[in-house]
Amino acid sequence: ETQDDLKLKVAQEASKLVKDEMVIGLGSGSTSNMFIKELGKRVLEEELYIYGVPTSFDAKMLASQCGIPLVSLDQAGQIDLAVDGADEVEEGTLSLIKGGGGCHTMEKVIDYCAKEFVVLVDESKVVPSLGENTPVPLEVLPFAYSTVLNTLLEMNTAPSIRVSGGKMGPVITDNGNMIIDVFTKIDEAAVKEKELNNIVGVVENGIFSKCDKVLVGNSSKKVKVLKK
Ligand code: DER
Repeated sequence: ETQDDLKLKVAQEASKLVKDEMVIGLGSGSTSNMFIKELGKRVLEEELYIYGVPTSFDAKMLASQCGIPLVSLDQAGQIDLAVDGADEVEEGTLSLIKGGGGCHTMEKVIDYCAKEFVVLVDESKVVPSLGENTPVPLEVLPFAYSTVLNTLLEMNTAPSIRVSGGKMGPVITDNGNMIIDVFTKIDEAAVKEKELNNIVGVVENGIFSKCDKVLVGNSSKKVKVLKK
């Protein structure tokens, strides 16, 4: 099976968690996009009665194309279930690195305020310890990027400004900010998450130290469920 087959498996499994009247946080990334498409099919075929709160412009565009009614976070009130992807999941602690798609700031707001936050990954994302091979993205205020860069250099985190593939210059996020990727040792995810957000000029980082459940797509028939 390809990696996409495994992603589709968990996306289909996650769509079964959605019930009528729920408000759903719609994550960003290729796996979340498969989930959004599955949900769109259920809205169309079963007239599932839900509202979606998108975590990025990309998720918003896809969800509206799929016919999922959308609301803003302040209209939504309580989010019943947030479904999102991840770049890495640490075995045991279920701490995450997210932000490979540059959307971690709005994702974290929605994922963290949801009653339940479920993460969808294929088995290649599950690692024994977080951050060994995957950088942590930091969303940074553009006017502060030089001072943040200096701080990160002093911290020996090998910082690099994320450049766009589609235009000259840095990636600019849905919130109008820049992204600097860093490598850093993560002993305690919750501690490192706070430390990185304490750097003046950093808006949000891609360490997510809390999620409720992880659905892991693997080559066996059943989707593996990881819980703390
Ligand atoms: O950018 C993000 O946080 C995405 O959720 C990312 O972590 C997972 O994207 P993928 O499903 O395309 O691997």
